[in-house]
Amino acid sequence: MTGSAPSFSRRQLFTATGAMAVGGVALATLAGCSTPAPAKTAMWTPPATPMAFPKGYVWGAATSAYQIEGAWNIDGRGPSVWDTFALYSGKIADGSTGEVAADHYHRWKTDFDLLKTLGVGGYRFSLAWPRIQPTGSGAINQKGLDFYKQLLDGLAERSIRPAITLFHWDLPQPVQDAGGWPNRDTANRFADYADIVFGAFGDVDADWFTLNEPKTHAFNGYWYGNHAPGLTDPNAAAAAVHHQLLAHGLTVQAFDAQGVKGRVGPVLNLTPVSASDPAAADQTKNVDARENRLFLDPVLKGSYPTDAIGTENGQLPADPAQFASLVKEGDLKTISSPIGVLGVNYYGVAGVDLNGDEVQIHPTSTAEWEQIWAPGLYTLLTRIKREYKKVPILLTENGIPDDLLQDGVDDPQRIDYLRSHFQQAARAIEAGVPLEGHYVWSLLDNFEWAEGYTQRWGLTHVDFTTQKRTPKKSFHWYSTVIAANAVAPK
Ligand code: IFM
Repeated sequence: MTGSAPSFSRRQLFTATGAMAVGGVALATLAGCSTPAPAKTAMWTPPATPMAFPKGYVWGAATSAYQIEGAWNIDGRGPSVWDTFALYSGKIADGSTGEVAADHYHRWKTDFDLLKTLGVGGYRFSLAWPRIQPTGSGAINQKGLDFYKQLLDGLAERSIRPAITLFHWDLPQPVQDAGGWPNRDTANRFADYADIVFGAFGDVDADWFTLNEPKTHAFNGYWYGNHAPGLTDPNAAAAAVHHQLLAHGLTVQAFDAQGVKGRVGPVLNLTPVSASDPAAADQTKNVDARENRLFLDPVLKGSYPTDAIGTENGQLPADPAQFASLVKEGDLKTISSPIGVLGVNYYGVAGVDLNGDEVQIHPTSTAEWEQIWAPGLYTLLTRIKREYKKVPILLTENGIPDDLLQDGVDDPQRIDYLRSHFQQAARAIEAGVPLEGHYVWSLLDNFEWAEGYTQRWGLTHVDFTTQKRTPKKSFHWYSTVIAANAVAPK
């Protein structure tokens, strides 16, 4: 993708003509690493014996509110941008919405029993802002808080540690009507909402996550237009990046001020990028800035990388006056408020060609943006260790959708995917990465955003007509990994 053409999204990966299909070995350089990545990364083979994880390693499963809860207008919940987008945009593959989704609002007990059967120590889920504060400011909806209190009690009864995401893309529609994330005030609205949540649940010992994947929400939602709220304005997307990061920082400060139990941090989706042509090093660096350092640097270093500032789409404004009106004095100090945990969502890698376009260099899952490359997980984690200050890391998402031809519960691809990624995680721990847990995306088949119900990412099959849950083979396989606290070779 050239920076100026909003032709690419993680849902619409372009396979450039002539892009190198490299069945195995990492290409040229690792994008944007100030130190070149070890050339032998791709040569590692897993040991013939099981790889054990440290005692206390958190095995988990993840979900998000809009994707599973349903009950979109029940018990006082207000509308979110996703309710509006799904109903009116015509951009959901199967014309569906999250109105019912997996009906988790009514079936959470069944789902929590599944978690118990699976044997996880952690469950990552998100709170729906419009359920707690229906218009995104002002009045609190007690029934919304009550619902989440039930969930927290239900997890405690089952001895499962909560990992709570405050925002997973379901912005209250009135906040969007007031400008959404491109509007600076949204960061303050968000911090107020976070304050409400911390006031209600601050005594719960949890891993708290401020925002999920600010990159995808900003770029897909405000630039590519294939996610809610469906805008196609790259400048708005750049502002949405900054204001989400500001909201993150303000929320970390609110967390500390309220003395909330547990630890707090962001969830960033990060993507190692490699040049598909040895001459594409500069292009690769630019893409790396947009994919990774635009988020890691402000949070962990208190600065924006200079190559994330410029005149291309997806960059922060180069014009000093425009930059100063977006990134105000003190913002970066706020954004870099010390965090206790870094959530990393890892799905795969990207290639970059001479034009600076993102191209396919590894096979994809049925989600075409997802280029599967397990060693990239090791590359990414060791890079974070090498280039940033030490912070405990949780892999907060990792997974694939079922193969297209598959129906039901036989999902060998998911088992292979998870095995190879668990092995790379174990390898990273051996290399000294402070990785403390791994949450599989997802516990349940769910509403996969613009793909509706056409992609099934769950360890558990959901029949969306009857709402019957059936654990897939990967569910049973994963439970043996959890029980052993070790991943065995194939
Ligand atoms: O379903 C999404 C999730 O909401 C955010 N991370 C990626 C997943 C798969 O696309």
